[in-house]
Amino acid sequence: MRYELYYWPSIPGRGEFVRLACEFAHAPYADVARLPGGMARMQRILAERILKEQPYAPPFLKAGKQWIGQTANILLFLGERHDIAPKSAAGRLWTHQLQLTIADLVAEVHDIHHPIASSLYYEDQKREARRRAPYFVGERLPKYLRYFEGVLESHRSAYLVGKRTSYADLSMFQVIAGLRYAFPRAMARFARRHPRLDGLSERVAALPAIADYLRSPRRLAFNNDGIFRHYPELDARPKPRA
Ligand SMILES: N[C@@H](CCC(=O)N[C@@H](CS)C(=O)NCC(=O)O)C(=O)O
Repeated sequence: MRYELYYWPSIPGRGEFVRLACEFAHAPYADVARLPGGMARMQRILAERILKEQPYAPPFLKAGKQWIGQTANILLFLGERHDIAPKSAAGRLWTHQLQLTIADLVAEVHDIHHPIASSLYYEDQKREARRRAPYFVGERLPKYLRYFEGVLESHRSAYLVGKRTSYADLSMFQVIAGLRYAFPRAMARFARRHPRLDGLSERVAALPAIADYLRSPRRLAFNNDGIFRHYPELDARPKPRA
């Protein structure tokens, strides 16, 4: 079966977590909005609410007759179908929990450059973004990274889940790449401080299916329309604690 992925065509964004899972699993998929007429098709689905299980926002996936929305939910589905998550219920929940925590982090990254409203341009909320960024860089980012490094440490494993690659590892790789793009200054000492996460990221990048994908035109580069954006003024010094 060939999946249909619906996501904005010019940014990696949240769609990339789904792309990475499909690529790793060798699951055929069409990146619909990047095909001729595909963007109009996606927008029509969103605007006209023609589906019974209507997704709220991209990404969403069509699998046969089934439509699935929410990134973590799509990955839960793909994980089970393509053996990129454990088979046990407990293992699947744990993988899903990690993915939801990644989703929280991704939402916070987005809200740095859009602290007031997604509908406003960055330039219209730059002052608030500059105020918010040092708290993210100084407080939230280290807390998330320490958390994920701690997961690897306490599991005594190179993988977030069990002893082999799951979609959580693929997503973690993408988050680390995005953070490095957006916050090169804040991430400068990342590898030294988080050797296990750094190792995970290198290992995922070297997986043959992922390495092939990263070299292919299917892989979209990070850019300042996406979630991970590089604004030097937001790659700020952490706010000194009072
Ligand atoms: N929780 C959802 C968030 C989906 C989401 O925010 N999608 C963005 C693009 S990355 C969007 O198109 N949002 C439009 C909107 O929220 O109105 C997920 O993880 O899939």
